[in-house]
Amino acid sequence: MSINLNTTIGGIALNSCIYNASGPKCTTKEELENIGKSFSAAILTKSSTLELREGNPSPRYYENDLGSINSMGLPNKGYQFYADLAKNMRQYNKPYFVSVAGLSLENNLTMLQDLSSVDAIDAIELNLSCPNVPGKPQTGYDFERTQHVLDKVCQFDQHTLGIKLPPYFDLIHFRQMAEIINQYPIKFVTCVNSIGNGLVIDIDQEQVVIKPKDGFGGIGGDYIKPTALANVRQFYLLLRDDIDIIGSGGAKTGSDVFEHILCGASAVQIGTQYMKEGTSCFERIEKELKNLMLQKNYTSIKDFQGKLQSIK
Ligand code: RRO
Repeated sequence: MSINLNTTIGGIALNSCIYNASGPKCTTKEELENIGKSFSAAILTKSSTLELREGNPSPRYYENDLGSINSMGLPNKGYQFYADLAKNMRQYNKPYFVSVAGLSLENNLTMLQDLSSVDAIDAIELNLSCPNVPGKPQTGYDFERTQHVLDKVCQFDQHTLGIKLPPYFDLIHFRQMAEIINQYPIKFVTCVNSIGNGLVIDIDQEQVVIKPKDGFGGIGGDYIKPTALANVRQFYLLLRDDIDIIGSGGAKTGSDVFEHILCGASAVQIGTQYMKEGTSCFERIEKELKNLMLQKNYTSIKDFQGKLQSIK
């Protein structure tokens, strides 16, 4: 039986439903080329700003068996670098997505406008949820602000536009955010960014494990899978049918990816596990997902996407 993992995101075809999350190992040309050469179904860049940024002081990333904490502080090469790379990325025959995380609305508008003229970029993932820039709250937790940002960024023609959201924890918040997003020509929503401002402690040292912000940082990995699945499920149920959901959070095996798709995801991003394992994770997870689908007699992700059952 032939199994295929084909999917689409905002009408863009991908030959598998598994690719890298923005953040880990997607900042430099070499890292992006490595993703290009791998089984990752797309190439997604680190969130970019108007100018190059060094980010926060180190140590700023830490991992253990359950996941990761980071306070990178948006280190990136500046959006022009990712625009200039776009043509080069064509050789890998997979979509090239640029993540944008301006430090102000004006910066976001400048970047989106400039990037719209770069043909070799397939889509933009606008990051509304960075938890780690001191003094800059996460836009996605301010509903009025989010509405204002979407009003402005949707005013001009541009690439396929998606947004990356922080995790929500209350049913009213899912509904309020969905109501806002449904008013705009957003093509995909990525759920979720890291859980912001968690704290991981080294008990021997009686000390925090990362330096910025007295140790507070974004949590990823196993710690956040149930939260990520809940967000994928809620937005799958609440958003317009033509908005694709991209799952991100705690996916490290084929069965984790299966769970995200069962909740409604059209594709699943690998963050903490890609950081730990490197690019070989994409082929391994793809194989594991195909094996699981074979056992269940599924030939395409459409056979189970969104079909999570409740207990009657
Ligand atoms: O660079 C970061 O500190 C960072 C970003 Br922009 C983000 O969106 N999520 C995260 O966990 N870290």
